[in-house]
Amino acid sequence: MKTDVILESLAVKHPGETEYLQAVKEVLLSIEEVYNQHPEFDKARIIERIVEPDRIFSFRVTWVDDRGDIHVNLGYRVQFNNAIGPYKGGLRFHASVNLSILKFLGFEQMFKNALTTLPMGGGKGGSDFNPRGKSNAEIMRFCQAFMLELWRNIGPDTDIPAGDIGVGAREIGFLAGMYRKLARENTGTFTGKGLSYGGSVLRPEATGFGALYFVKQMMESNDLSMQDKTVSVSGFGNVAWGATIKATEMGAKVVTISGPDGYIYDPAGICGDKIEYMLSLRETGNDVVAPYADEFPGSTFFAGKKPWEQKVDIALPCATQNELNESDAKQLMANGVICVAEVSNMGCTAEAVDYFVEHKQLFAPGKAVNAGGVATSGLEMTQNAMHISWSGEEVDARLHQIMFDIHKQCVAHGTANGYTNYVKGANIAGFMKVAKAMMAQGVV
Ligand code: 2IT
Repeated sequence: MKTDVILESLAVKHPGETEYLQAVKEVLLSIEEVYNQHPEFDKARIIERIVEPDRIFSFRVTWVDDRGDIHVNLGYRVQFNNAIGPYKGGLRFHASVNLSILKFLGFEQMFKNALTTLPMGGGKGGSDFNPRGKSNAEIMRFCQAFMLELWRNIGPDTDIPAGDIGVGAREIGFLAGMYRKLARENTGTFTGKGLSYGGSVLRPEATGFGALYFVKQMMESNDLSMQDKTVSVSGFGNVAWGATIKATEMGAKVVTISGPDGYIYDPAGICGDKIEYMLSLRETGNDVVAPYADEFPGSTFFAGKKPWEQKVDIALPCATQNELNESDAKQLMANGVICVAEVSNMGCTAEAVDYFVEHKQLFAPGKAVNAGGVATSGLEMTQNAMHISWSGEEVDARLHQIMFDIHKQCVAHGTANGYTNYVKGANIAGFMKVAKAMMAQGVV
């Protein structure tokens, strides 16, 4: 594979798409060696085909706020690759959303979904709509306007969106409701739905729970347990809470959470009532973490800082891409961190990942660690297709097995000289599945 040539040509074709180019580079460097052992891949131009999305929908979303003012946002759906199953992936509503971010997320999603062992292709979408400070009615009108454009391009066997940053159960409800109205069908076209209309138990917690099942495997593979380990978590959304609750259940102690305003350090552990308090604040529209420190004595708020400066055993970025950089990586390792696992998508910068891997740090990438979220979406699709619903025990058991299998695949493909490079393992395992499916289906 002429990795440099491919990367250079992509940079020329897609100038300024830094996140997308970062995600592609990481995968290409990981799979280079294996790819070169398969000349049939190169002959079929698998790499050139896999790095470009199948198609991108891009549209204007016009909506009216509560004062009657009109707003224009951009909406997108990137259908990346459906070789192993229908396009599947979340929608992100955040002011930072652009095509580079959605293409990186769709590209990652394709390999992540392959790792889950379920038949799902990769896709991603969203809007630069900023949900901060919007009323319920404004959110609904935006979701309806978004769906008015997108509905013809999705469907239960075509493309199944779900949540991501800024899109939770409420937004999925509004999107699915409008889809049902326009398509005149009630099918499993979305996941992350409410329980009363086809949602799966455990979907909201699944990303965080699955991540901790994965982290436990990482620890146990090194004869380490979760008991009494200190954990730093960033973010304070669904994913962060799922990770916090499961880490606590496993006997560890979560000592940080973070928001756009800074982070909280609570040496007594963030659990139980403290989580309830933050969730109830969220209901009232609060989207910062500072109030935690006023409510719970013994905790400290650090304005404008990131939690990676605290000494912990396990660090879990759970907020957004590139939230942990090389100097954070150095600080964590200098403080003796045992395990770092990305729960957010591409939570670490390329330099941070290189630093961890070069220094043989126990580290795993988002596409493996956070795959429990989309895996449980896959289980929601199965339940919808079968017109049944499974119990929490059933879903949890399946999630557990899937995370165990993903860990096994990473170890099988990423281990050399006693060190498991989970980045390499996850990329090779995910890539091989998609590449084989493409080879089998001809040039399309
Ligand atoms: O990044 C992700 O895997 C998600 N936002 C979840 C996607 C899904 O389809 O459940």
